[in-house]
Parts: sequence; C-alpha cells; structure tokens
Amino acid sequence: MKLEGVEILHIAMPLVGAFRTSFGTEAVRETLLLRAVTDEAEGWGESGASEAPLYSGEHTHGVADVLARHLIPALAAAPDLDAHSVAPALSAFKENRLAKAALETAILDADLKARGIPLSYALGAVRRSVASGVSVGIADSIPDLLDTVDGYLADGYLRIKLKIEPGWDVEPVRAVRERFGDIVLQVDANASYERSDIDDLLALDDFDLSLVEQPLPADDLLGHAMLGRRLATPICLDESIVSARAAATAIELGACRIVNIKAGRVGGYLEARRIHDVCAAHGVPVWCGGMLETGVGRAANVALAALPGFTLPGDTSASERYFAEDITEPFRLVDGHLAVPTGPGIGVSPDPDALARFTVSRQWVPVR
Ligand code: NPQ
Ligand code: MG
Repeated sequence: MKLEGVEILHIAMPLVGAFRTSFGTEAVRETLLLRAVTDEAEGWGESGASEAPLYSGEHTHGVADVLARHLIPALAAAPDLDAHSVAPALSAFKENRLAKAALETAILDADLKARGIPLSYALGAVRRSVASGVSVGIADSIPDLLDTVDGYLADGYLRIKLKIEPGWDVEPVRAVRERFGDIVLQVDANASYERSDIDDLLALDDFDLSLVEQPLPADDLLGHAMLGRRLATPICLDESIVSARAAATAIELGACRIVNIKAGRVGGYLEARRIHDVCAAHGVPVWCGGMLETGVGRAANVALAALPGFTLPGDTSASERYFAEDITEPFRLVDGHLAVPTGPGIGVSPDPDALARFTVSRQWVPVR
C-alpha cells in the first residue's frame, strides 16, 4: 500500500451538555480527524486531543503540527506501508501518543478496508456487542446529579461512573448509592488527589464501588501501590498506563488491579491490544475508556472492547450521550450494549454533509 497523503481536519461539535471533570469543563468537542489516502483505500482516524492540554500534554494544534511536520513525512520512507509498519516508522519520535494513534488508526482503517477485514476481527474480538457504561461529569448540585444519573439508568446503561475531585466525592457517591441502590458504580478522579488526601479516598470504601480510577498523579505508581494496600476498593489506572511496559510495571508493583485502556493514550490500537494481552496474562480485568469520540473514534473503541479481556462495561456510550448529531451513523444503546461494527476497517466513514458542517479547517499533507 502506498500512502499518498493525509488530510488533517479540525472539527468542533457541540456537546449535548457541558462535561465537567477535575481538569476543566467542555461545552464543544474540538478535536482532529485524519483521512489517510492510499493507492488502495481511504482510512479514518480520530485524535483524542482537546483544544487545551488538560487531560494529557497533547492538544489539537500541537498534534496537527507534529503530524504535519514529523509523523506524516516519516511514513514517506516506508516502501510498502501497512498498519504494522506505522509504529516502527514513528518510534524515533518521543511520546506524542495521541498523534501517533490517530495516524496509525487512519492507516489501519485504510489497510483493513483494502483487505475487506473488520477491525474487530483484526484485533481478535469475540463479541458482537459490548456492554456499555456512562461517565457522568461533576454536577452543579446533588439533585442535578441524581436527575442525570436517573436518566442514564432509564436509558439502560449497565454501570455509572462518577467524576470526582477533592470536595466532590463522598457526598455525591453517597447520594447516588442511597438513591439508586444496587447499581454498578465506580468513580474517576483524573489524578486530582495527592497522597496526603488518603483519608478522603479511604472514605470511598463505604460505598461498594467497583473501582476508583486514577486517584493520584500519572507518574505516582508507588503512591497508587501504597494506597492500594489500604483501600479495599480496587484501584484502576488510566493516565498512568501509557504503554504495555507501563502496564506490566504497574501490575508487578501492585499499583492497580484493573486497567482502563484508551488507544489514544497508548499510541494506537495495536499497542492497546498488547496491553489487553499483558493484563489478560496477569488476570487483570480491562475496560475500554473514552475521550468524547465522534462516531469515527467510537467505532474503533467498540471493536477493541469486543476482545475477551474486556470483562467490565466500558465508557463506550451511545453517540447521543454526547452529540445531538454525530458525523457517522449514530451508535445506539440496545439493552445496555452497542453493536460491534461489521464492515471492513472501523466499519464507518463520516457523512460528507455532517463533516462539512462541523469542520473548522482542513490541511492536506502530501507524502512524496
Ligand atoms: C477519562 N473520559 O476516563 C476520560 C477523560 C476525558 C469519558 O470520562 C474533553 C472533555 C476531552 C473531557 C477527554 C471520560 C476529554 C474529556 C478525556 C475527558 O478520564
Ligand atoms: Mg479516566
């Protein structure tokens, strides 16, 4: 397969409601889509980046810049490009995992579309639909939070994840547990606590949570291991797990008992599958995270979540949880599950009209 060029599209999509986390509030999803054009097929990828570097150090304009100046040109040298040669061709460039993931996914989609193979099959999926949970942002008040959770339970979501931060933890968790009883409930702190906040974290043990996600900073594996010796609730890591090596280290250190896998955070779906494999070998359950993806990124996440080790419901919510209108056919929740796409590659492509309406700017990067 010969890569002819990659189009970088900046998109802005209004969210159905503002999404608040410990690191900020988003009312519009601003991110990048990539369209890889090869001599055999076109492929699509989505970067998990946001306008500001608040979840990780990457951001949309930086991702577009490193793609155009460094990553896309580095693929020109690859004589016979396929999905598996992308990461080796980019390995000299440090970090920039969201950028690498978007590019590898676009090439992977083109490669699989050319071969007529669904991404789910290429990754080793064993399910035709995936159990879905929903991530609930920090609310203005407890009554507002209870109304929001009530709506998601009525939609059929199989588990609820509450975003927490210091000052918004025990009270909202208690309120949701008391009101809704025996639901599957977990929390995500996005690294907003310090080791000295241990009493606040230990207080969460009263609520029978499935897991506490990333309480401490990404680089504090030792702190998570120390916390894990005192906390009965399993610790799940998100931001800390940037590679299969990081996963192996965290598991060996006892820093987590569960792993959240987001392909963007780890540099792509192929590395995500290796993390799945490392975790499976250690008996560590994994689940599929989310980064407010459009239908393009959501399609690939659902394929990944169909692998055998994904035994917990993911942040693989329906399109309508985030967007009134998606750029692909919307993903719909049926009995708490999303159907795994069956078409070649990621199984979807953006609708040209919808894409045109949400595109802020586009840049064609030729490869010669
Ligand atoms: C998480 N995702 O598990 C992330 C955080 C995240 C669904 O909770 C814009 C606004 C981009 C909020 C990317 C969920 C984001 C965002 C990631 C939140 O930690
Ligand atoms: Mg998280």
